[in-house]
Amino acid sequence: MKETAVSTASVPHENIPLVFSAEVADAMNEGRPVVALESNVITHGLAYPDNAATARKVEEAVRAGGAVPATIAVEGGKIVVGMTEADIERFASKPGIPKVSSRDMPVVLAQGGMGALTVASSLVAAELAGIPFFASAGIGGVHRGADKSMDVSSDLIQFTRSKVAVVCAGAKKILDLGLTLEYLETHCVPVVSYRSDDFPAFYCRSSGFRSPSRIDEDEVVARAVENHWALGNHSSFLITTPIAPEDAIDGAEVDAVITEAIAAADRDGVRGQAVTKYVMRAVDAATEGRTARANAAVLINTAEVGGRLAAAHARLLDGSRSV
Ligand code: PSU
Ligand code: MN
Repeated sequence: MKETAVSTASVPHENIPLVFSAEVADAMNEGRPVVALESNVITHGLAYPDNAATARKVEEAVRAGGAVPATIAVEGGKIVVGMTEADIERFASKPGIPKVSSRDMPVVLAQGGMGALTVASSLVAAELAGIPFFASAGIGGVHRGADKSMDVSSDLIQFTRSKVAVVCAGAKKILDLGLTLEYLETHCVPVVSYRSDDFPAFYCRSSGFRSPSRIDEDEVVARAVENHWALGNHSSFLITTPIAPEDAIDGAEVDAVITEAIAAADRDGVRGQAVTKYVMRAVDAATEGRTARANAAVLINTAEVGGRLAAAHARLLDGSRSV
């Protein structure tokens, strides 16, 4: 009989080198909870040195929640799972590091340069690494005016492909959140609001849309995530948690600013991957940094909830292993 070639699809580690920090490797070997974190928010979300300080606080928040943080980036043709303090400082302070989404990963890995991973590409990396939980404040979504621009974040498409639980504060306020929820519904991506009724809008507590479901208990969230995968879905499970009231921005207050920022992006011919950062920075400038401070606060809060839920999920897996 003719021998068939061995499929390499099931041994991704041999083709894409993953480098784990000692802390993350130990946690994973011992079955302790780990939360994957994106690096694009460091390079493109906030300015230096606030970005480095926030990245460190985000990692502390994951620990406070009871899990080990694994901030992920690409460098030297490898996926780094668990950036060190020095890595974070280097990425935070070096200008011009490219935003790397899922479609960019193969190219940047082949070229060997530095790359900051978005939500989408972080999910690719987290799944390869075997980390079932990821946290970031504001996911990408359907952009306003997408009926003309067709600008839909790759984050949404990646949710339909990656088996990772995503803890977030909803999608960014600058997006069309109604259409974002429609997309998630169409693609069978569960959305659960943890201890709240509404789908949040990043630094605003509510998008004005109710969430399709609410769960208050950590154990039930963990069970629901496992059920999603047990039902045969190879996709993400979204869990939202709103920003703390004291850090939140009033939606009505920033609506006009956001509309103007999106119009300015259009006038300036900003397209593709550059749109999100351009609009976010324009809003930060118009609010004299208030939204940037809220951005940092919501990242930290989301990370703590991510740590807590990843810990509940690890306890569930532990319980089912020892039965
Ligand atoms: N810019 C920011 N904050 C962010 C992002 C960009 O000021 O959080 C990010 C996240 O990494 C998210 C990505 O995954 O933008 C989505 O980009 P796009 O809308 O181009 O798909
Ligand atoms: Mn886009």
